[in-house]
Amino acid sequence: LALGPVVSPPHTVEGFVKEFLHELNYGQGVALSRSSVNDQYLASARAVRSYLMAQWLETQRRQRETQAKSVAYLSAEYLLGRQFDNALLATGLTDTVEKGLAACGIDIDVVRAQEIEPGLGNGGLGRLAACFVDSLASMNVSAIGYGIRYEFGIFRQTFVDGRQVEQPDTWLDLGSPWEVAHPENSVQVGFGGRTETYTDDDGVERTRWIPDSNVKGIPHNYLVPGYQNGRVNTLRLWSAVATQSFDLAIFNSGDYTAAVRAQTFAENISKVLYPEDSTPQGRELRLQQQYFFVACSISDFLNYVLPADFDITKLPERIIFQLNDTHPVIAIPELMRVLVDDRGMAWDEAWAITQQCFAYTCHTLLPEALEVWPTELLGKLLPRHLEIIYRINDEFLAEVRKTFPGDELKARNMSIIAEYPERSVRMAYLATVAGAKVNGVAELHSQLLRDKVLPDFSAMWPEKFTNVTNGVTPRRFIKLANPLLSTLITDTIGVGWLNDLERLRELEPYAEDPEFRASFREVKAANKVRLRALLEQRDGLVLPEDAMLDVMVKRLHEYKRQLLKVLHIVALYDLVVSGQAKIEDITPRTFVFGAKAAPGYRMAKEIIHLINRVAETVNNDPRVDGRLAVAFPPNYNVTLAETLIPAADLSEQISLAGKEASGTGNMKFALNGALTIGTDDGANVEIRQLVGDDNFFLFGLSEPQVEELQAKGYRPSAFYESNESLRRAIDLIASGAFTGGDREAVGPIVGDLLYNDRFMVLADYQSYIEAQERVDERYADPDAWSRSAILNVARSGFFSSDRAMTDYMDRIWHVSPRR
Ligand code: 26W
Repeated sequence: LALGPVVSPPHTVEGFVKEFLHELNYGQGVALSRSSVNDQYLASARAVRSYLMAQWLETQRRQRETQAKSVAYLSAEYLLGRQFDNALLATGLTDTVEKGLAACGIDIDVVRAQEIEPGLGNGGLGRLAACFVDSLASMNVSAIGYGIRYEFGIFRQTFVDGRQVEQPDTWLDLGSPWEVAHPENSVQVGFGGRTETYTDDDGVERTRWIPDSNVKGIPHNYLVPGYQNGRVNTLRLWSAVATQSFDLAIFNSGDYTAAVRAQTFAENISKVLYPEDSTPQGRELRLQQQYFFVACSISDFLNYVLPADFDITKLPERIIFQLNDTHPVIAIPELMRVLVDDRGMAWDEAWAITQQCFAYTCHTLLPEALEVWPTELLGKLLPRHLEIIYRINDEFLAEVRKTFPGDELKARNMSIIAEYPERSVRMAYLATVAGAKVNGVAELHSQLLRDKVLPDFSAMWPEKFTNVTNGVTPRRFIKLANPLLSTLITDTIGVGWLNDLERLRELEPYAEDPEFRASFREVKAANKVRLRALLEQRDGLVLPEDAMLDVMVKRLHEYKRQLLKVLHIVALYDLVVSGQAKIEDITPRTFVFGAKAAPGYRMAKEIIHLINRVAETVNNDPRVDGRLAVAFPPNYNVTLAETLIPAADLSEQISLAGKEASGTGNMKFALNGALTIGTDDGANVEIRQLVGDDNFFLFGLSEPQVEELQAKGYRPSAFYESNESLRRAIDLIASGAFTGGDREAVGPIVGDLLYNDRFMVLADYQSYIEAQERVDERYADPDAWSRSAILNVARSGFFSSDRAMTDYMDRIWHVSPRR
């Protein structure tokens, strides 16, 4: 018997069909003639996965051989989107599989549609992590992603009477063909208990942690294929199960039923993704999730990924752990604990190593989004980690006092431990103290991070701070999402742009070419047809034909200002119904919203309700005659984004300046030829600089102007009183015109706008309306619009996540792609 290397099945239609039938018959245990769509999907997916396996094994073999420095991306969220087409693209099997399935009498589109996307993230941060692992593999970088395999991902959103109702996301119910579980490589993680000191055999005083319970982490490997480059990296997601001895005390007492109950307690840890994406709830279970996955990941890396004889003092030469926001920051004291308590390393040496092994990315500017953990909770759950944090803080504060002698206020402000309103650990400070680098996610955000969020730290360690502007993967968000545009691009500039996105610049001259413009418009029109079909079939929504498609998709949050968009729609509606404007003079527009609200975020849910009510009223008013329409398909997710974004004409990026860290949807729209109407916020700033002022509709206060207005005292009612159009729009909402006469239903929103308006919707209203008028003017000239849209595509290559990875490699990780 010749035992050679693992080889892939042949890349032929016959090769695929054989593999597919094998999976169907022997994996699913059904005959083709009796197979369900789900059987066919699972078998196709497993067959496609087979093609990646040999490359995955080879990638690992090479890594063991070279022992090159790797990146471990630690993220509590990965918003992956569907895997099937991405795997086909990476392997170059799209046509082969389509033909193979057709030969079996199966329509590949039906199979595709069967996949439920793994929604293991909330929004921007989770989707960014998914783009980053894609780019790392596609750029041939040795990297591993670590996270949590939530049994329930982000909730499925439904609307009942226009109000959001959440349903559990049962994505695992029909099987998960993309993962490979390895129970034999499980890791045990402790919780609770106490610490004790003892003297070791060499007479040295040491500390050990004696947990009072433990859970087992089971790794599930997801294959992360590079784009047609032979590399397949790993995304390792952990699920929690009880150990035999979950709670030692209960087991010893012989209380069998209590012991079984404890099992469910352990398994709760990876049960559900927390759907809050800005205000941490400070829940014990969330801290358990965070510690669980980083403890599993560090143990996995040190004990399974590294060779058994690895010299642990060389750890920084072999790994950098990138912390995706503060969620995994408990990894810092965990590595210290492992090095000092388990491996017997001296504190100072362990600290020097730890400081080189972590870097921290901040994704927010909202103070309420910065995680803090009460020391009481942390000490109860992780007593040893709290001790370690205290010692890190003591030594850090000694350094602060040396740097700023006599400035006790400085020490208090910079302390990792906050004393008010309750004693707690500031996770961002811990990450900044321990991390080799701290980065923001767009130029403006990184600047504000230095100046406003962590000013004392950036004064103390200016070289620690850097920027890496976010990016998105062009494989998913151009090639897969917009095949027609991709073909047009390739026909125009040739192949190779998909992993060298700056090459889109070569399209610039074609902005002046009437023929190219016409083709470009045809692509957009075809994408709109595709979207209409999807929304009709998915949600029973029938969109008007031939209207400007004006899209705002992102989480629902007051700072993102969906309400500003609503006011614009209401103002246009008012113009029509009050007779101030003739309907023929209004540019036909279809407004599309997509947004989930955190289930406990009252105001966000009220705004969703208002949007649905406005939609109902506008869509059914005969005076509007379908020239204005509002669509709010429920359950916006990655899959819907892939059809929606390529169809959009106008991208709404209208957060209050200084509040959106970066935004990444903004990049996806620009790359797909939508024009942006936006504030000077997050990465909008860089988009505008690159595409040019002429091709971007800027409006609103700048961040310094926001500060200034705040400082001199912001009175929203002053804007209401002095602006007629604004007043009429708010009055119309307040009158109950959209809520069947119910004024109470809109009370909280109207009251907040007039008397609080934390995000200055009213202050930016006039400027927004004027910018929208400029949008209409441009849109009236199809050639001028197409020219701008083409230039948006041509000049947005910078926003590839491949470029972001290059920046991380150069500025933070100090690793390079393999040859
Ligand atoms: C509940 C605690 C919590 C707090 C913040 C959970 C999740 C968050 C995330 C940081 C929210 C998030 O997704 N932030 C977004 O990150 C994107 C990627 O960098 C940016 O583009 C967005 O501007 C930022 O809002």
